Amino acid sequence: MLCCGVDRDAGGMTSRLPAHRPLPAPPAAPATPPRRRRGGLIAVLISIPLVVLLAAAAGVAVWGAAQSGRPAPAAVGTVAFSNALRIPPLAESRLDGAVRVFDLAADEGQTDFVGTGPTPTLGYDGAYLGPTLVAERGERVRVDVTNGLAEPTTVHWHGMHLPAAADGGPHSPIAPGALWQPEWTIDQPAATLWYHPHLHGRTRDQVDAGLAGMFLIRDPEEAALALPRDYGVDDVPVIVQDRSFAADGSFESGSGMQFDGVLGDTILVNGTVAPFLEVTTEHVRMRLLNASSARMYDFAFADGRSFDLIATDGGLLGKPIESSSVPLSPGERAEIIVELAAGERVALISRAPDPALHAGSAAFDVLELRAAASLTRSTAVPESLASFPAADDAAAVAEREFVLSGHEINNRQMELSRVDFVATVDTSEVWAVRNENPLPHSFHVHDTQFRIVSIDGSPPPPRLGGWKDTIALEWNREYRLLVSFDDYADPTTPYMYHCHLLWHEDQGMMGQFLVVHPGQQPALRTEQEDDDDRHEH
Ligand SMILES: [Cu+2]
Repeated sequence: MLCCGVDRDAGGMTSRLPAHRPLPAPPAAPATPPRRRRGGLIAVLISIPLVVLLAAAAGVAVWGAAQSGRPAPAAVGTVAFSNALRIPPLAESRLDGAVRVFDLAADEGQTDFVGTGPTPTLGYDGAYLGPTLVAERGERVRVDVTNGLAEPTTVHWHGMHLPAAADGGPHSPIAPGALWQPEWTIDQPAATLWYHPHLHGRTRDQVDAGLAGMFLIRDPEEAALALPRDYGVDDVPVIVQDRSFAADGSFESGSGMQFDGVLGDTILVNGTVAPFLEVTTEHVRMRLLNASSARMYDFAFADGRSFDLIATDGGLLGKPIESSSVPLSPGERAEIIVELAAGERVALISRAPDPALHAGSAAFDVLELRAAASLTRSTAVPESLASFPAADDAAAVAEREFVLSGHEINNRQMELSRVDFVATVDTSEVWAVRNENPLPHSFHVHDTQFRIVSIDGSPPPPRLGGWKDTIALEWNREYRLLVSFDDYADPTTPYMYHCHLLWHEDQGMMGQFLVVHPGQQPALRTEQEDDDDRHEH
């Protein structure tokens, strides 16, 4: 129960304040929090070492010293956006018979983020982050993953419906120098998915070092809609991460450890510090991905303008939702369409997260959009997007309860050799999920896109009404999820469910389940058994 002795302000951070930005306020105190945690729920900005002065100008936000309870001020547009937003390249692919094959190599590299010297980083096919993979629904795909790291890794396809053996969870380690070739058929709606390591106990370190990328799925339903889809032009990946830099340019990975993990003081978008995007069209579709290990965001625009939320984790919503902000916890995605006027500049910011998430109160700038003097006309956002069934739990064959507390789920920590439960293929279940801590947690399920049936007995807000694979959990609310296990049975390899705050996941806030045919006996294979098999052969 490591959580319970660790306050948010226990990280030993300094608390010098930048002159250019007012202090954010802490979240409102919960009505009846456990006393041991009350003092830890605090928030602050700190100033930045000289070596990252540029980043300081770019709007930084960090939790640190205690503050009194005041409403959080709006973010202010003081960022010196000075670097063109990097756009991850589209991954090349080739056809091997009817199979579309991508090559992906995890490797070590160096990246100069802030102009002060190289940062040792990890990346796929490059020094930091990875290329954007694109595949069509119905396609058979294979990814030839090579591990060029000095340690094992895995590659998990976050949000993908696929066989457990291809899922890239902790049971599929790739040894240094080894090749892993997961293959599956894309069979889910158009969506913004992503990929990242999932090696048990090492996920946070490897993701933070730079191992992450987007995986876009296209389908005919989405293709038939008049939506922006010119990659990097009016359809833009926005991979948001927070990092801190040490004096020598390296990432800080240990200092500032709090209950959540480490919160960085510098925002990177697609690996770019203080980024701006030159916009040439009236509408921009932004594929927002919170690829941070612990930080929760509430994305909005500095001038408060509204935008259309068109998709969540697993694909398009039924219709656009006019919104002024969209909150994303680690791992969540949202697609938005924002309209710009010729010549204007507006910043994407993060407002203070909903106090109910207990995720701090920092507000800061993220990415500036700079519209050209004349813009290409965009067609109106379609009034209707995708169709999908109502979240009807009448056919669910089982109900399970998941209580998140400390670094445990249902009072247990992850055991690679323990199956927490077994589900049956071609069935759906209701999962009742509750966060017992007035502290940030989330819930992510592999293999499947779920639907939220209710939150504390009420229908979810429209923005949570579509396909989801990750949700932020407000304290002490019951989220009833409709989870379906279509297509893939495997009695030997499990899928994971876990908190997606990566340090919590690494600490064991995770469980695993098998999906089997009716009557099939579970036969979990562990790495040790796999090793024994290899020795026999
Ligand atoms: Cu958590």
